[in-house]
Formats: sequence, structure tokens, C-alpha cells
Amino acid sequence: MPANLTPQYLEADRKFREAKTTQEKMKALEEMMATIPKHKGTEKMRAMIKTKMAKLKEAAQSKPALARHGPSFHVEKSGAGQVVVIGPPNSGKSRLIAALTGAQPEVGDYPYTTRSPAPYMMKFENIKVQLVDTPPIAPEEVETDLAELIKTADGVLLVLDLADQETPSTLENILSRLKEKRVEMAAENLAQPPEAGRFVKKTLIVANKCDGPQAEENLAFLKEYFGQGYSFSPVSALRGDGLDDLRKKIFLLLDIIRAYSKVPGKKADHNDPFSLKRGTTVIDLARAVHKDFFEKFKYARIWRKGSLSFQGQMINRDFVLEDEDIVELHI
Ligand SMILES: Nc1nc2c(ncn2[C@@H]2O[C@H](COP(=O)(O)OP(=O)(O)OP(=O)(O)O)[C@@H](O)[C@H]2O)c(=O)[nH]1
Ligand SMILES: [Mg+2]
Repeated sequence: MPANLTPQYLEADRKFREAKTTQEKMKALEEMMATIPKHKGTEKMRAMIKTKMAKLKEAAQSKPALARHGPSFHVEKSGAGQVVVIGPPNSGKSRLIAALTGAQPEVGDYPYTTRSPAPYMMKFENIKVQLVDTPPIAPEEVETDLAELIKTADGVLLVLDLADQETPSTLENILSRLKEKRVEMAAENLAQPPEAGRFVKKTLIVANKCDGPQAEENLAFLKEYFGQGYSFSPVSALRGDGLDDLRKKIFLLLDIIRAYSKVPGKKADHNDPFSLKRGTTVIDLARAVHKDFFEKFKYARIWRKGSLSFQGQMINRDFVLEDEDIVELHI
């Protein structure tokens, strides 16, 4: 059912997004509540506003101490790319990582199980991607250390809990908490790099626990409310639904290609690809293979899966490679 929101409501909603203090936020929420049309189509939105009001009150009354971590959140990158797995408490981040990697991070049916970041390797076809498990994002703020980890990552998985009715407001809160740390989530990389100090991170929103009774409805609401700009992937870390699809999406999130270097007269080794940024040219591959190939490069030959025109064709240094290209370098 369409929500048919009034201009007054939308204005109050804008005020809420722009509000800096708890008082301003509360005032805007009260206005939202007063101006939202009251019918079945806005039931969830009204529940969300109420939840936000309750959370603000709670936060104003008691500011719980945040879990403190070690001196640094820095995690050395390894594999074809680093993907940081973030989300609210108890959404299933660690369980999802366990399901994707076969490793055994600590999983608990209580919040704040994970205390510090830890790297795990996920196999995708012939490459490995590093997944970093992280402590949960508390409602009050995104810790600076976590924000720094996100800023340098190659991609982000934001894991949400479809069994939790409050997930839409949790998501909204996380997005604005991240913004306070100048981190923005986006489904795609920007065409131009963002201005200095602003970090736009390619993010996949993983809607976990799709095995629950309310999951489908909750996912539909999330998609409707947050609509464009974000991409949602429903999975169940518990049952395994959607995990193969998710592995592939994680690979695509990284914007990398795999290229194989081969020696004349021999076959390419498909177990040992070079993982390179999308947009990489032949000369970049030559550099990655060996500096001699880079310095003495003459030309290359290419074989491309499913292409009739690239089956041993000669190409020059500026030729842009695609995933799974086989290249024979000549010096
Ligand atoms: N039903 C269901 N339960 C799940 C799923 N994934 C995780 N859980 C359960 O949710 C609880 C939390 O899982 P964790 O993986 O520890 O969650 P987390 O996000 O790492 O939690 P923190 O480290 O505290 O932030 C555990 O009881 C899991 O078994 C799922 O897909 N379906
Ligand atoms: Mg955890």
C-alpha cells in the first residue's frame, strides 16, 4: 500500500536527518509522528519512529560505556581484496563468516560477542578474499578505529538481521553514524573519486536470517524504504541460503579481474591468476608478472573466453583486460 506522505511529513523527516542534537532529533520525530498519515500503509514507519524515540530517550538517560579494544584495529591485507564485515550486534556477522570461510570465529546468541577484528580467508573459485570480522556497531557511535578500518578496505559487507523488527531504524542509524565519521555506503563506486576527506565505500547489504517467519516482509520493507542506492542480498548463514550467490557478489564488489599469464607453447595455469583492479591494461599485468616484462615489453597475445576475435590476437600495452583473459607476454 502506498504511504502517501505529506509535504509536512517529508519536511519533518528532512529535519530529523539534519538534526545534530538529541533535542533537535526528538523534536523532529515528534513532528514526524504528528504529520504522518495514519493508515495501514504507514504502520511500519510509525513503529520505526516510535522505536527511534524510545532509543533516543534511552541513550539520553544512560550512556553505556563502549567496549574498548586493543591499541589498533589495523588488519594487514592479504589475498585478492579485503572486505570488512560490519553491522549491529547479534546480526550474524561471525556466523556468516564461518559459513563463507569454514573458519570458526566465536558466535554467540548474545550481543557483543566479537571484541576485536580478525581476518579470515574466503575461497572464491581460484582466488581468496579476506573477510574481516569486526565488533558490532553500537547505537551511539561508530568507533573511530572501526571507521578507519572501513576507510582503507576494498569493500564492505553490512550484515543486518531480518529477524529483528527494528532493523530499518538500526540501518538508518548506522548510515548516519558512519556519516559522522565521513564514511558513506554506496552500491557502486563513484565515477569520480570523492573530494578529500570523504570516503564512499562500495557496500553490499547482507540481509541475514532470511530463515525466520517475518523475514520476507521485513526485507520487502527495507527495500521499499531504503530503495535505490543500496543493494540487498538475502541470506541465511544458518541454513546456507544465498551463500553461493553472495560469494560471487563479494567477488564483484571488489571490482577485480583475474588474468592468466602464459608462456608461448604452453597452457595457462588457471590455479594461479593475477588479481588486478578492473581497468587494468596489459602493461600493468606485465609489471605484476616481472619487471623484465614491463621494461622490455614488445607486444602480447590474448585469448578471451567466449570471444571469436580474441583467440591469440596481438594486442599492445594499453589494451584493457577483462576477467579471465589469458595473456602471452612477448619481450
Ligand atoms: N536463525 C538464524 N540465526 C542466525 C543466523 N545467523 C546467525 N544466527 C544466530 O544469531 C546469533 C548471533 O550470531 P553471531 O554470528 O554471533 O552475530 P554477530 O553479528 O557476530 O554478533 P556480535 O559479534 O555480538 O556483533 C547466534 O545465535 C547465531 O547462531 C541465521 O541466518 N539464521
Ligand atoms: Mg561476532
